[in-house]
Amino acid sequence: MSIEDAIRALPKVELHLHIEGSLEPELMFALAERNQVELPFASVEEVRAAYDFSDLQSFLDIYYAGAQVLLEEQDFYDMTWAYLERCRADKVRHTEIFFDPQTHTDRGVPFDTVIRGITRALDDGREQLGISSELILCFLRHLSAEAAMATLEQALPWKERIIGVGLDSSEKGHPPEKFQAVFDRARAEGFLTVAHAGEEGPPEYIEQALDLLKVKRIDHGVRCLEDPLLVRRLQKERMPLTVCPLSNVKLCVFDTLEEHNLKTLLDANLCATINSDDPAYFGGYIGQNFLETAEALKLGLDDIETLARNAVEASFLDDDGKQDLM
Ligand code: ES4
Ligand code: ZN
Repeated sequence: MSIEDAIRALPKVELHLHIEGSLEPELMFALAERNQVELPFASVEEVRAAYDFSDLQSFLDIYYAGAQVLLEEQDFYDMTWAYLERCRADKVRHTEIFFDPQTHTDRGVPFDTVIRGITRALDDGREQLGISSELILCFLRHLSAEAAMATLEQALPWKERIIGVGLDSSEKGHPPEKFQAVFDRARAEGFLTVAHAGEEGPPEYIEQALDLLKVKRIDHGVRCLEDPLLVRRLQKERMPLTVCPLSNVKLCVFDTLEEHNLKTLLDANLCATINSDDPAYFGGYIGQNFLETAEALKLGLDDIETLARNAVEASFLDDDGKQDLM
C-alpha cells in the first residue's frame, strides 16, 4: 500500500481545530447574505486572495473579520456541520474542537447562541456520522484576564458540554502567566487545560503553560527544540504537542514544509500529532496536512502509525474510548 493510501485509510483523531477557522469563504458569503452583514470582500475569490499571511497577527485580523457573519444559532450549527462533513471525508473518528466565545460575545452574540448551535451539530454528528467530539473553550489572550474570567463564569452552566479550556490568539506579549488565576479557577471547576505556546512565542511560554496553567497538552509547541532541557522534560512527561504543519507554513513559522521540524519531534520520541488548526484559511483539512507533510518530510508508514497512536494517547477520551480507536 502506498503511503498516500495508508493516510487516506487511517482512522484519525483531531486535537487542534478552531471551529471558526473552518468557515469556508462560500459559507461566509452565504451567511453574510442571510444576515445582511457587509463583508470587506467583493467575492469568494477576493477572500481567498487575501489569505496571504506574513505572521499570526496578519491572519488573526482577517479571521476575526470573517467571524462577523456568525450571528444566529443556525449559523454556528451550519459551520460546525460543514466541518463534520469534512471529518467524515477524512475518516476523522474523534475530534476535540476549540471555540472562541469572546469573538462573538464582544459583538453582542449571546454565549448560549454560540454553544447551542455548535453542540446541536456535534450531537447530530455523533448520531448521524458516528464522529465523537469534545469542546474546548479558548480564551483570547490579547484580551484581559478579567474578560477571560467573566467568560469562564458564562461557561459554568455548560460545564457538562465543555471538557476543557485553552488559550489562543496573539501569543507574543501575552504570556501564559497572565491567565494563571483564570486557569486555577477553571481547574477547580473541573475543566482540563491546554494552551497555545511556542508557536510564535519562546520556549519559556511552554514552560509557563506547564508550570502555571498545568496543561495536559501544548498546542503547537514547535519552538520547544530551541531548549534541550525543555525537550527532555516534554519527553519524560509524554506531554502531547498538537502540531499544525500547513498552519505553520502559512503563518511563516517555517518558510517551507520541507523545513518543518515535525520529523525531528517524532525522532526525539515526543508525543507529536498532526492537526489542521484553521483549515479554511491554511489550505487543507487534516488529511491534506498528513499527505503534504508526509511527502515534504519523507515520513514512513511507521511515522504515520506513530502519529495516529500519539493522537489517541493525547486525546481526552477515557481508556475504553482510546481502546476503541487503537
Ligand atoms: C490560531 Cl494558528 C492560531 N494561533 C493562535 N490563535 C489562533 N486562533 C485561531 N487560530
Ligand atoms: Zn490554533
